[in-house]
Amino acid sequence: MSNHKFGYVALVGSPNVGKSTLLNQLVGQKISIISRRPQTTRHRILGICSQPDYQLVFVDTPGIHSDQKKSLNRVINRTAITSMTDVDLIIFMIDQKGWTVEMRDAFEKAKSKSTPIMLFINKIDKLKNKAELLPLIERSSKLHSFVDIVPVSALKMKDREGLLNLIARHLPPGPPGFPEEQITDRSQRFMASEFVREQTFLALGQELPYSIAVEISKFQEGDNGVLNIDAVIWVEKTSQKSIVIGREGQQLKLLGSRARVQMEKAFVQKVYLNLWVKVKKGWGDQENLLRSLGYSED
Ligand SMILES: Nc1nc2c(ncn2[C@@H]2O[C@H](COP(=O)(O)OP(=O)(O)OP(=O)(O)O)[C@@H](O)[C@H]2O)c(=O)[nH]1
Ligand SMILES: [Mg+2]
Repeated sequence: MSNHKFGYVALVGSPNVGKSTLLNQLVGQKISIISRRPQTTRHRILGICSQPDYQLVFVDTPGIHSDQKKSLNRVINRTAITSMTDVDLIIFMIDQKGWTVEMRDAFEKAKSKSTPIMLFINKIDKLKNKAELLPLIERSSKLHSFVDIVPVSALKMKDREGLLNLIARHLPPGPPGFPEEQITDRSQRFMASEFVREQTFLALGQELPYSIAVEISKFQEGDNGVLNIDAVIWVEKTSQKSIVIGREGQQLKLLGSRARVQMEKAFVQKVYLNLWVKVKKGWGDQENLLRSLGYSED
């Protein structure tokens, strides 16, 4: 046990660069939801990876963004920034397009923590010519003395083991902090609400997913071993409610059956899912409503 390593590793960066995709790949299970749109992750989520020689606790964080107009956005940014406190290592992630102004802003926040930082350049599968990476690596190395600069493809990961070993090298010795079989700190109830929210991202048009929150109103195992889950999808306007429900309820039905499949896979259990759509005006801009829907800073 004496060579065993243990530590917290925060995954930080701008929205949509692939932080949650990396977390799921490294842990080997879907813990954090993913979508094509920015600002998918809204909470701090732990993903735990246990190997004989180390236990790595990855902290997925919401993408740090510059638009702070809405309370929800400010709460999300605060979550990302406080999640970097008390970690042993920060993985700062950019994508193959390189440093945008927004990424630089996010990086300033990561740098201010004076924690060692590894830079991950993600989505390299999108580069036709890998030589394009060289100038980006060079530019990046002038920006900060990163402990490592690592080009990766979180989506098409080639050497998961190698990557985990590389990360573990930067962590302090210590015994595991969690039971070996534990993969997250989040409850099934939380994950159920996230799986519903993920489907709203996948199914709905441009702006709408940002106006949506999901609340689980019932989470109960029946005598037959089936999980009965009731979820309320909160929207901000009546017009949004009809979009979510769709013609003759088709949209909601599809969304529900996809979310249920995700839950059954994650919980290894049969699930009955009931969905409701309700209007709560302006929930994304009222701090007390945000708190009642589970948006706090941890
Ligand atoms: N081609 C390619 N796409 C990727 C890769 N990693 C992630 N993506 C895609 O990028 C999009 C965003 O991925 P997420 O993992 O949700 O990104 P995120 O950084 O967690 O985003 P936020 O939670 O919004 O901050 C999704 O469509 C992913 O499939 C990659 O290595 N290659
Ligand atoms: Mg994410």
